Amino acid sequence: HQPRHTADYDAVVVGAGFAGLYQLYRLREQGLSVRVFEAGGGVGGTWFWNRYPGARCDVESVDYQYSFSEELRSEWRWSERYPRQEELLRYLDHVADRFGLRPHIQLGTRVERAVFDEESGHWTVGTDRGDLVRARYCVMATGCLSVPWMPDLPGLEDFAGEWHHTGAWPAENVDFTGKRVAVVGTGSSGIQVTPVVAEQADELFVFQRTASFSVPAFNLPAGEEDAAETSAEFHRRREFARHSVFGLSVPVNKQSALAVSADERRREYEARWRMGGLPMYGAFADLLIDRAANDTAAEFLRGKIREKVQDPDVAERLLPRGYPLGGKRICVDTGYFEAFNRSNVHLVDIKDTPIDAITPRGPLVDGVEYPVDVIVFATGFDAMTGALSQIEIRGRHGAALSEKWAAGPASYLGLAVAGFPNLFLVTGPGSPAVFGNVVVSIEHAVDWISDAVAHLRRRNLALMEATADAEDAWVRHVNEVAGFTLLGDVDSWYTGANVPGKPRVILGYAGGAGEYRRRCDETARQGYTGFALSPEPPRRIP
Ligand code: NA7
Repeated sequence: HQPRHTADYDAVVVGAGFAGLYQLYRLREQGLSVRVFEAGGGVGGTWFWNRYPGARCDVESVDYQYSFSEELRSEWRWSERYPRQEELLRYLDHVADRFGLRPHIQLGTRVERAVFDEESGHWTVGTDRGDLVRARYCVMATGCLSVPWMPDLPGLEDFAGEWHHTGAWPAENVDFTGKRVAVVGTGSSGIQVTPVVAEQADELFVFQRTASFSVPAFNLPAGEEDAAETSAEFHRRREFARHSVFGLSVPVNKQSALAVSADERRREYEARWRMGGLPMYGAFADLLIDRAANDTAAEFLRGKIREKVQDPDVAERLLPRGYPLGGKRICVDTGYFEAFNRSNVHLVDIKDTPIDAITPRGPLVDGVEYPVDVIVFATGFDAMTGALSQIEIRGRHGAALSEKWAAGPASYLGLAVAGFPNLFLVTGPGSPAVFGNVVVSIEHAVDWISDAVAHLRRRNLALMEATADAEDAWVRHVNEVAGFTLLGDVDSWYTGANVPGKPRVILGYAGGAGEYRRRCDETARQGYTGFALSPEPPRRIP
């Protein structure tokens, strides 16, 4: 590719999902020239690509929206308690129009490299469309769950039917009517797609390696009278989430699960169950810290599966075991376990006997072939670092981020990386975004980055760079905190264990959303401690 043109901007933002759109808005507000590059054919990021049947957010719509504009909030009406993918995408499209963001966004363009030029102090960003642009600031709003992970299955290329990954679902409708279908993977995506496909398909085979903990959503149409729709209630919930442990708007019980009687425990779990979804995390204070406490909640949820699934053998196989509740993000389902009561739905255990290959007819497991017309891979994502590792990012002395991160990602506060001045990560590894409501984390990160940029400009500072010491200390702290929880040891995308060869380290900050916010804001208040701010202006762009 010959570069198509060269242009200069104050900032380049990579990605136009929840994070990129808001980052663009905040930088434009400061009067900066900004170019956003987005690989998708539309804005929306995760909510653009995950358009599989049944795709829905596991956080309630009232909480899963921006808070920066009261007008936006009051104009927009959510139709359901838990928003569907289509509705979230409509919302983000509306945001792009409402705030005049589109002229600054170049769609269908994948950033391939971002290189820091030490002479001029600028980033040079190159795309697969031949763009080559320079900018003072480069913000990676590339998403935590944006790179689908596909297992390497021999024979897939010769499969005669069609196959799709939930995280890169085609725009056109996939019709399952009258078909034999395989779903591979039983995390959040597999659990959402299964009941929908079950209703359409002739036969559905669900290939399960690890059974999941799931709490029903109890989804409902949003009522006009919803208290959560009022401004005061919305802000109360948001403020609570910002400073809470889980980053969610639900109250957390301060008691230990082991400090109360079995009856009281059961009452609390029942109450949480009836709230639906993620509030289960807050049933007791020590669920993610103490395995014995965790076991009580895990057993409660296993009991619910036994109640729901009619065939005791199938129920037994659907019981999550061998890892703590919350070690993988709790799933929020609508009729997942009930789907196994249908005569056309079959559970295929692949824990001890993995899928050996895909024959032209379908998955082959332990010598048995499962002929199908469609395979749905709900096999997850190369989370947190996947999107960054697909871009050639070079900082000082031409050093590559991928090399620096070969043994696991290192960042300061999940926002910046030593050796990569003026590069900012929105909810990067080392931030707590993935443990709660990512929108709340995104707003915080974008506000923090935007304030940092404003600080630099006000003081005529050229560069901002995390110091190696601050970064080391943060990485140590992230690991130390994970060590106090049950999250660090589980095979999941939280630890990179779902992608073979990926370094196994905790990718998120488990110290709590509120504590994280306090630390970030304290850093900023003290003039950006842990960052080197360099005053000498770099040579002007010629
Ligand atoms: P997840 O939660 O990573 O789930 C992926 C599922 O796919 C999980 O059940 C995996 O089993 C399974 N998987 C992965 N590779 C294979 C192979 N090779 N064979 C069989 N099964 C496999 O991804 P989701 O998309 O469901 O959800 C991601 C997040 O999005 C979720 O946490 C919410 O925050 C929203 P495993 O558990 O690894 O044994």
